[in-house]
Amino acid sequence: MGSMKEDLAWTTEEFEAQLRAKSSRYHIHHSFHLAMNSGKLTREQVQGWVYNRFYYQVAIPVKDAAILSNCPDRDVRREWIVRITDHDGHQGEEGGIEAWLRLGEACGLNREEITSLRHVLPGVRFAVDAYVNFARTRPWQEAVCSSLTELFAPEIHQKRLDNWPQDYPWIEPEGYAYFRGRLTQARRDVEHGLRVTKEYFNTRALQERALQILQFKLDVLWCMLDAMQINYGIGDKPHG
Ligand code: AHQ
Repeated sequence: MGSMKEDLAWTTEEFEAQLRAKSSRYHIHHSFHLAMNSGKLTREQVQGWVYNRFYYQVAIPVKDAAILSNCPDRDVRREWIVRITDHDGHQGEEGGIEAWLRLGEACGLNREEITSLRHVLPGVRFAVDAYVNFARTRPWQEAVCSSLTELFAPEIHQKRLDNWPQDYPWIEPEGYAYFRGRLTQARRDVEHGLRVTKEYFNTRALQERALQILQFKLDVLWCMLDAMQINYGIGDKPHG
């Protein structure tokens, strides 16, 4: 029996292509998002989405702080830390969490109702908590890799900016600031995330592990929308 030939590592170009091929599993293809981006959601369904996604938004800086706490590399931390202030804000810049609350107000929601988290569905809570716990307990490079769903994020933010104004005219346009901000932030995040991922996942076995990690995070996002669709439905309830 010859020794098991370890598969050769993919080139970095092939590895990146394999990561990007996961776009087919991105939650932009989930039936709830398909309905959202074709104007089919009712006001209550959009509001339910805003309520529940707030739990994801406030988890992001906690997740990124977990990565920093596990990362001994000063240069990586210097770059990664911007993700926390992107959401928490800093002097003179309110940040993404505040922008999400403005989105909520633009959708006719009350800030305290959103921040109370009382509308967060079990499936959303468990999926988000799984993501934060992953970042707390896995090697920091694995948590970096899991953020690469943002390879596909600019498109989904752009779709909202393109479609919502005419699909959901009842939403005040000031609410769209969050999506606009992510167009640049997601692209900058991904550039860093890809650099770390290509350097660390450098054998075929590790590269396959990276794909598994990305699938885990794709499942986190997918599961959140499953819970929302089950609870809020899609479109007007069939009459009668
Ligand atoms: O608004 C989003 C955001 O700030 C982040 C951070 C990043 C991460 O660290 O995992 N992922 C992410 C995402 C945001 N918005 C989602 C959306 O559909 O609006 C997409 C999501 C992602 O692609 O991971």
